[in-house]
Amino acid sequence: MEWWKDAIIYQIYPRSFQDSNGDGIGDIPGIISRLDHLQELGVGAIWLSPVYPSPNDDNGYDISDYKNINPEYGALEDMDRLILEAKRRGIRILMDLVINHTSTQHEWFEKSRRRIVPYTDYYYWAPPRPDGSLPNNWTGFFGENCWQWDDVRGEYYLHLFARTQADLNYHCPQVLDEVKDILRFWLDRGVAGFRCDVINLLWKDSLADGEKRLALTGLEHYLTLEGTHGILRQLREVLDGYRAFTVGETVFVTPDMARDLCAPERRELDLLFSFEHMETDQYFIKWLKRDFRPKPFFEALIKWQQELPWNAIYLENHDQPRSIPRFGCDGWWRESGKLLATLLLTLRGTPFIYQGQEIGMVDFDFDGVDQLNDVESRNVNRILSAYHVPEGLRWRIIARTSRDNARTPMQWDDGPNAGFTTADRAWLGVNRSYHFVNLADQESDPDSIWSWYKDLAKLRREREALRRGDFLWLEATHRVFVYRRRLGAESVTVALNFSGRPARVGSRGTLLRSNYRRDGFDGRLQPWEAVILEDRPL
Ligand code: ISL
Ligand code: CA
Repeated sequence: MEWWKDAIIYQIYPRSFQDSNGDGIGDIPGIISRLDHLQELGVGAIWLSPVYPSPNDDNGYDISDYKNINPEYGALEDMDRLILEAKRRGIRILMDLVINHTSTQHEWFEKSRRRIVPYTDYYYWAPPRPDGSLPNNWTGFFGENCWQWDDVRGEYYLHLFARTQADLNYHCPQVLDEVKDILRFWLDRGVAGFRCDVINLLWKDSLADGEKRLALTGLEHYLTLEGTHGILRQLREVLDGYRAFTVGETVFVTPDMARDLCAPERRELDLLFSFEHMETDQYFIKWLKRDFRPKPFFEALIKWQQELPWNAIYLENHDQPRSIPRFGCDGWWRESGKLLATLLLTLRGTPFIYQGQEIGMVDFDFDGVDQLNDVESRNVNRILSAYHVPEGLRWRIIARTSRDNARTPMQWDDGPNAGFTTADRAWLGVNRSYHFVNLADQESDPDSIWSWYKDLAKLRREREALRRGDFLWLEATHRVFVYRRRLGAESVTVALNFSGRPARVGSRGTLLRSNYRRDGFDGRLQPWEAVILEDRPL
């Protein structure tokens, strides 16, 4: 039985979850002290964003040692204790596996740049072209070009992400052996599996020029290639020995690619994150946002519900702005927060809740670029400045897309720094909204977003149709989304009004839940109302 098909998974961004020692930085003992919160929510597993030693240029996604814990977060013993304490509460731990690149401070890189055997080819090194230009025309994910000169080696190295994240070269067989070793190291300590960072980019077929594109020129040389499938199957051999679970972060993935990556008989990934529904509010690239329109969003969700037997369902993570201001409405904060929770917990698939989502945390309230930490936002700011984009406009673009929006500290209570830290200042600005958006207040309020999440998690446990049932869409208009989940004789309909005006839907049934106080359901939805109905037998 696949436990992950019945579980809710909760993502922790360790730096911002809970500080235990007053240095303003979240840490593992802090996480342990909050496990009861997660148990109460009913989560079956935690995806822990990276906790390995790292210079933190990309907050842990630039790893300098795969087999240790960043001293800011604790030590290996703390990790062991976390695994144990979580297990006691029926919660599994998933580590973040970042193997497309390492930090340039990793020992492998230090040795590779000095051409020390066997590390010489652990990375993609290349000389300039005869005319002195960069090795190829590829462009990177964070808005920079993706080659960096290294004086020690006397060559360029490839980095699809930040300059300090050098891409590993899987044409060098030792690299995969190292990764297998890393898997065993953590699986032996008791982790249940991995969330695999940008896992469909591992294999680069050549370093030839790419077709010119608006963003990510070169993509066709590394997006979900056969080499990557091969790597995944090799890793699976190790994982199988532990019955471990993997969810891949797979950028620009299409349903066809997704089926190849996840088909059980191919023994690659168990599950993956697709991006289409998260891209319906952007033009071409993620930094050009347009207003959210529900219909394309519903259509993307429906498409993936139909195309794949099982999806990872998510509306937030550490790379995305918060969901209420994005897909819901600040003015209907409570209602739309509950509506989005309903969507998340009733689609077919494994739901992922990102820390703070369960209390309706909103985007940061920073005033300007100097408050930002995110390497991507800082790059975008630099590039826009170089093009003389005025500061006001620059800030508008960045504020709407910055990954820091979701990275501000967790708002536990209305004490100083929202109960996140006893330090004067947290590592990243605490959102002033904590005075009215915090867990402590919501715990004592049966009508809160937190109570709604708990209640829906319980409903999911009780109704197998909500977990394993098939998905059938009934209505998807410019503001209303209605779908049915059915398993045998059990049938449940969900109706969601994504607007601040009343709406009508065709479905009727026995009311199971509404985010409004009401007795029955006659097809009329209030603004941002979400209802769950038990379908009456014909
Ligand atoms: O940020 C993004 C979408 O908003 C993507 O471009 C993101 O960079 C991509 O999804 C890859 O993300 C993952 O790898 C990055 C890291 O910075 C992200 O935090 C991580 O989730 C490089 O390791
Ligand atoms: Ca700390």
